[in-house]
Amino acid sequence: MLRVGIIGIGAMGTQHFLRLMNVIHDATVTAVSDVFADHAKEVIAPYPGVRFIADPIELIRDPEVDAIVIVSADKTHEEFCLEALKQGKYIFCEKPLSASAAGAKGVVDAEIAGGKRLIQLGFNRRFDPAYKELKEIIVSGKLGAPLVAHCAHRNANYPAQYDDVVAVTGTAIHEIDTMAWLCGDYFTKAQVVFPKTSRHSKNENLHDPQIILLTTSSGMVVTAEIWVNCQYAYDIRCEVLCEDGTATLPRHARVDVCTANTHYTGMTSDGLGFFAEAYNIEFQAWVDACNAGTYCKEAASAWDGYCAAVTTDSCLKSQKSGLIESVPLTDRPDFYKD
Ligand code: ISE
Repeated sequence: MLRVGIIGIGAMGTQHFLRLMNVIHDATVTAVSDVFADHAKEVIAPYPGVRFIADPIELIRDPEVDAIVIVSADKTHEEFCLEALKQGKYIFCEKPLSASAAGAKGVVDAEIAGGKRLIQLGFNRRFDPAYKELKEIIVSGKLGAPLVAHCAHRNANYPAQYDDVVAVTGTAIHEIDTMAWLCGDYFTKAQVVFPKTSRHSKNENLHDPQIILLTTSSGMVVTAEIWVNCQYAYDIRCEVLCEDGTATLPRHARVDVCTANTHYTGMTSDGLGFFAEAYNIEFQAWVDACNAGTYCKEAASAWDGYCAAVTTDSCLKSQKSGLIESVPLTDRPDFYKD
């Protein structure tokens, strides 16, 4: 039984807590930590075996915690990963690995120095059945080489603090990792284009929507539309254009309704619910790997987190310059090759 400690028990952390306690086999949560102690204590109240530990570093070092789930604020991920690596504990870290490529590189270096792959990064799309099918079709080569991918990542509504930086490091980063994984390639160039901004943008530092253009090492181009106040629902789209056909991500199956001369299909604004199945599969894979004393090969590694951070750094640079910026990635080290 894997004994897990969770740092960060906000909306997503609470879901991961409940998932680990009620859905995932062979794991249990023994401790949680959060800056909002009252809320955390409320969440764990129905589970008497779970302790609240105010200091996250103390939680990481706790002898009754074998593995750490990091769902705290983005800027804290790097520090908690480094401490958990030092303690030789398994880590599930939500993206981003670090707020910057330099920070992510520090985590990669520390993991390599420790000699064991301990970090799984929470890029959940890699476990989503629809994305997996899309990847299988591309990898099979039936459609020929992929040339272009169009992605859209739309959130219904975001709070006022959401700005251009988070739109890239918190939202676009999903498209960046998913496309690198789907195409088995990495990016060499990035540019951000700002169309007219929606009146629904609540922050003068948020261009909404924005379009990210990425070029892979093989010359494939990815367009990623990031729109975090689209108003209507949570909507994720992807279409890949290949030499001999196209492959399009299916819409989530919902009932199709006909009434009063209209025809509609429901949608949801709940991004966590939208990918619930992917999260469940992802967490079971993580727990199984930890219990087997290894890492999950299907999951994103710290190196993938570093590649995503180098790409987001270039996007942030392009937001300021308006230019095509290079993405300075180096070869994947042997340590991360499978
Ligand atoms: C959030 O952090 C996520 O991971 C969601 O999947 C994404 O839709 C959202 O834009 C991010 O802020």
